[in-house]
Amino acid sequence: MSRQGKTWMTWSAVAAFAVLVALAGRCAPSAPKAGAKKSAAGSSDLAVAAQKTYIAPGDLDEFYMFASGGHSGNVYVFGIPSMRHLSTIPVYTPYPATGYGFDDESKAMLGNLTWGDVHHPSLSETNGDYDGRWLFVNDMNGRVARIDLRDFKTKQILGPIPNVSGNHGSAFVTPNTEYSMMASRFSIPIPKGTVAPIDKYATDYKGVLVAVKIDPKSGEMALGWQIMTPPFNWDLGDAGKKVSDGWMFWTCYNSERATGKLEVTSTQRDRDYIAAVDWKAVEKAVAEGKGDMIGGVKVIDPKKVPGLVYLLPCGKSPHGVDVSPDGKYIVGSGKLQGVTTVFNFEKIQTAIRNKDFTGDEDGIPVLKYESIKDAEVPVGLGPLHTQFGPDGYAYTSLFVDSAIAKWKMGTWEVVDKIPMSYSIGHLTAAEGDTCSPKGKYLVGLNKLSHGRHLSVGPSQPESSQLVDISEEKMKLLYDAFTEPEPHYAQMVLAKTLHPIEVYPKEENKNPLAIWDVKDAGVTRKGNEVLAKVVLVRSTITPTAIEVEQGDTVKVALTNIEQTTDELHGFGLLDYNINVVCDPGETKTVTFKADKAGVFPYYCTNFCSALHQEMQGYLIVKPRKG
Ligand code: K7E
Ligand code: CUA
Repeated sequence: MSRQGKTWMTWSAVAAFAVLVALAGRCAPSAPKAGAKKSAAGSSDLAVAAQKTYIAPGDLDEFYMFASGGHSGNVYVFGIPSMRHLSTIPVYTPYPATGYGFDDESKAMLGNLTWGDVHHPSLSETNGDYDGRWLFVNDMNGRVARIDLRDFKTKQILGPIPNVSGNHGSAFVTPNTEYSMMASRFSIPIPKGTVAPIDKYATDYKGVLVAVKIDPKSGEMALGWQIMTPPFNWDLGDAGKKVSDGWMFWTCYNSERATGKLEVTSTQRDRDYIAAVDWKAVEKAVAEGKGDMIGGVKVIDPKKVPGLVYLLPCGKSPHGVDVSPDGKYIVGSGKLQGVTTVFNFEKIQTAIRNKDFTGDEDGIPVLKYESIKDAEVPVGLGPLHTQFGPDGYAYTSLFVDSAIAKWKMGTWEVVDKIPMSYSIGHLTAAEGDTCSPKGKYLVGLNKLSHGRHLSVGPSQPESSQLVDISEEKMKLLYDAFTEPEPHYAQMVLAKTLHPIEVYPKEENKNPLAIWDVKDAGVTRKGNEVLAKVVLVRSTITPTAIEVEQGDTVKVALTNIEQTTDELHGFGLLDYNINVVCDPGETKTVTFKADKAGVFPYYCTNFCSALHQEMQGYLIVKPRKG
């Protein structure tokens, strides 16, 4: 090696060292290198961690974790503690693997939108605890969806809901799943379609806080009511529970009502707000006929109907708001400060009774900060979200510090911190947002991974980390890849859920379902063709479907299997058709046979030794003349 080469090596080593030092200073431990087995923890710690996360072949995990997929529009299901990705539930986005978004039923649910931005899964609750029935998830595009946990499928998408623009503060359910709550992040003139110049933002643009009604038996969602607010940017929410049941809390940023470069203009004030909404009182007011119809939904203006909404000052640009398991404390995390603020629900009630206000915002009273605050907990820089354990401890994610702080409710003492790799956003502890947290595990959902996984190019894998919270000191157990884009997740005891494995034949009420190959065949009414098709190992019956060019063809597919895991697909290449039927399921797909020719269809799910033989032909005869 030449002298010059040596000098270059030295300088590059120095530079690399400097980068490492900088990284370690910001967010230890430093990222491992490819091929190297390196960890900050000692080898005995590693052995313990390995044992705690190891699920032996054939064994099952203790918890499910439902993680938002951000703008993938999906929900991802994990097993905890193994961190195995078990399933993808498509919600707002077509998903060819399960045929979602291709058959008539799911296509109708998606409407014309082929993406959504999921941030906050919300498991249904009874008495403030997960009941394992449904999972609600928001979409930034003003929608909320219900996934049935009996079959892990999306059953309903409601919206876009009138007046809402940027549905971020959603889909938080109330303790008995009376409502899924939402809030608009981007204020606009309402109803939608109205135009006002941007310099009228402070007066003519409006935010809305929204309640979506949920049927307690079926889970069916319907429009509820809304509350009109000043043009704050509503961010996150949580429902009161136990003593605070009947109240809902939402944070906002931009109480400055600023426009333009918000990173400057909306961060002027020391405090923004948490809205506290007495939703049981709103329900009553609406039942008494109060409010106005705007955009097709009942909207309450707090100026006209006082006593329903109050503002709690919270520093500074708060992000998460989280209610403690006993419902007594409301924790608001100001992302631009080094403390998280704890409000006392009882003090809030007293302040409301005593009209202990410092002013108002468009008729909404602002409570006096000093009268309602219990503590400013010095958790560290950039607090975002808080979860709870069963033992009176709280866990707050720190984006700027890239760490989790553990602190004690009541004494407000920070007792432990653990670094996260890197820049943690949400975190989820086992049932950590319910009335009965389970402890044991916590997952940090990190925004950046900086080489925590083998490199796959510039779009780096997302990194989530499993943390043991069963002892005094938090311990890092495991790093796992999560599909982009992680926001909130919820972790529920696996035994709370009771998924089915086949759709029982007697439950299939689809009028086009058939259960015998002798009922399969093609019928015609004018130029509308109906093909009833049976899928069962290892034939698609009929094996040929003959239509004429220009026909509208509806194919109704029934998988008549009642055997676990025997799925069959229907792939039709040139027509972009891809349907998958689970055992006992019927789906339809309708298309115009506009191309003449012979087009094979085949089963897409490997189902038997004769799976390859499971095929047929669509014959489209050219139009005469
Ligand atoms: Cu990613 Cu809840 Cu949308 Cu916080 S949000 S990090
Ligand atoms: Cu049915 Cu492959």
